[in-house]
Amino acid sequence: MKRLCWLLFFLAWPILALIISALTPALNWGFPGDGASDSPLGDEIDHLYYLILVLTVIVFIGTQVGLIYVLWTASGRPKDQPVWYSHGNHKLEIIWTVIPGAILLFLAFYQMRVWAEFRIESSFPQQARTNIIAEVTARQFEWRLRYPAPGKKLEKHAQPGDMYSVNDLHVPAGVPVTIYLKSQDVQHSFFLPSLRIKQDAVPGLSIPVWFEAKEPGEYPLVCAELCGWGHYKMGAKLIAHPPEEYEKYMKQLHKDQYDDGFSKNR
Ligand SMILES: [Cu+2]
Repeated sequence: MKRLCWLLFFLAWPILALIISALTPALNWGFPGDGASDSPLGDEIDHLYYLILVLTVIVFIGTQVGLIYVLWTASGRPKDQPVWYSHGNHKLEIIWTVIPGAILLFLAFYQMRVWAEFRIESSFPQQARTNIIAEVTARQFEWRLRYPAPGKKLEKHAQPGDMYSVNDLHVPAGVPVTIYLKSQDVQHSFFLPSLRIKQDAVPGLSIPVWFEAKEPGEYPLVCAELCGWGHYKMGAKLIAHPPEEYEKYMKQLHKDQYDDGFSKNR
């Protein structure tokens, strides 16, 4: 009876973990929104996440079953017999080193393409590399945006005709775009949860970040690095427009900023 109680005690935790995992989608504890990502790169990142999740669940169940088997058989040994000591098993140790090693190597190579596409500028999609739409400067406690004048390219340094805005980042939907991310003071993190994009803004660096919003809409843009007392204020929006509306918005912004000699949106 005592043995059964302990068995149930040890079994309860992995079973509870599996029940919670199974309930996760229903309780909406998974990815934001309906669980699907809003960007093509996000889909690939989700695929990697779920692949790793499946592998870890298999390993988790395997190790728990092994643990329970050992506990059950060892606790059932007659008490009047001499204790038996194990000095390890070479064959088993090789097996349980080689298999996880092989899995880790597989994951390391398998994710390389997505990692490169996400982080390494020369591996960005061609369209993203030419579509540099804004410079985003994080500062305590807002996102400062600099867009090039309509029809112009974004230059490294501010140009006459550049347009300025705060917090809400406007982009065309359905097209890969790149922003240059900077920080004016401390470290911040540019986070688009529903697009699965996250990049630290590091003082002194100008970091290219590309993404593509699949559909027009508004997506949360938040700072994911505790950057001071007003960190919470850095909740903004990524506004993805249909391409023609995006052009219209940019023209309007230019008109607002320059036609009457001063910037209303600055
Ligand atoms: Cu911040």
